[in-house]
Formats: sequence, C-alpha cells, structure tokens
Amino acid sequence: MTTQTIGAAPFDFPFAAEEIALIVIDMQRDFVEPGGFGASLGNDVSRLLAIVPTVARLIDGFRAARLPVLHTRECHRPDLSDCPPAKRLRGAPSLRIGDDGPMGRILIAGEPGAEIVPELVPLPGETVIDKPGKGAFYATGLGDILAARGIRQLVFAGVTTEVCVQTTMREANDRGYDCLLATDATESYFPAFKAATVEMITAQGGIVGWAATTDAILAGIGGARDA
Ligand code: TIU
Repeated sequence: MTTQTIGAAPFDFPFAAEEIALIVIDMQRDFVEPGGFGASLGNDVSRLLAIVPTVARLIDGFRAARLPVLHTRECHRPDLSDCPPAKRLRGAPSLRIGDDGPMGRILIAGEPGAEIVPELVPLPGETVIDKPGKGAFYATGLGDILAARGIRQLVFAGVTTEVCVQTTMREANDRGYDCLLATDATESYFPAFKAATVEMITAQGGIVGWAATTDAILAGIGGARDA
C-alpha cells in the first residue's frame, strides 16, 4: 500500500488509495432549495445552492479515480418513529418535520424534498445512508459499511458545515478515521459558523481533522489514480 498526500491544513493529509472515500453529507433539496426544512427554520438557502457545482466536481474526481463515494440524507420514517419529539418540537419553525410543504412532507424519506439534488444524484452502486440524526454514525450502518470496505480516511463535503458535517467528522474522528474537510464543497447558512468550524477542526494540530480545497484534493487523488 502506497501512502500519498493531499496538501492541507494544518499539514499534509496522508492517505492510501485503498482506504480513502468521499462522504457527501445531506445535499438534499430540503436544505438547498426554497420551501424545505432549511428554509422552514428561517434560513436563506442560496449560499448552499451555490456550492453544488463544486461538490459535483469533487464527486466526479473521486469517480474518475475509481475511489468510493458515499452519500447521506437526513430524513425520518413517515410515521416519525425515529424522530425524537425534542427534535420535532424545537423552536417555532414555519413547518415542522413531517408537515406538508411545497416539496412534500418535510424531511421524510421518500418525499421529493428528502431527495439529493438532481446534479449530485448517486450512481447505482454508491452507498446512500439515511440518518435520523445530525451525525451519520448515529443509528445507521455507516461504521459497519466502512469497516467492511477497509476505509480509514474520509473526505467530507456537504451541508451544513457546522451541523451535520462537523457532527459526523467528530463522530468519525472519535472512531479513528482521518477526516479531511473540503472547504469549498461545504457551506453553512451562516458564513461565520463555517469559518469558525474550519478553524476549530484544524486548530491544535488538527484536533478533529484536516481542511483543503477541492482543487488540492483533486490534485492529490489524481496522483492516486495514476499511481
Ligand atoms: N439546520 C442546519 O444547519 N442543518 C441541519 O439541520 N442539517 C444538516 O446540517 N444536514
């Protein structure tokens, strides 16, 4: 197994082509398009929509290098049995999880709003994890799926940086994965929260993980493909 590197902060990210995967977090219509869950919480979704082409470029690079791409979706069962009341009843959103909205029932599996945006639709054979929480390891089979494939390094893209992306990175970091955040393939409704998240992940010698641009990641895995 050859170890290669991606130029990253706070220092180069070492990886092996056999052990790395991209995980795209929650690039769903409910977060990125008007009328979904993100908008129901009072957010302007336009910042999130803007990263779709960059996320697509990152996904294309992993596919071209024949490296695994996994996708997650935050969503709940139609009977809401996996949605804690503490989550559904929090605050005063214009629509709650399970309510009927312009893209079907908010954050419910199988509804149009819970689908991944058409530009980033998973290919047949790519793993899609439906998750009831913010972290992708909680109440899902993600850990077992990664272990079965021998994956130990994860590149993260998706939304939102400080909620589901950071939560999943922290879960992964505690489970022993090396985690790299693609800084221009993730976004928040709050620019200051995104900046703070990148800073806190990489501070203290990479206490949670690494951060790099999509260009740097593509350059690094391009080397993996050609090796
Ligand atoms: N509200 C918010 O920023 N995010 C979420 O609720 N879910 C994800 O981040 N996917």
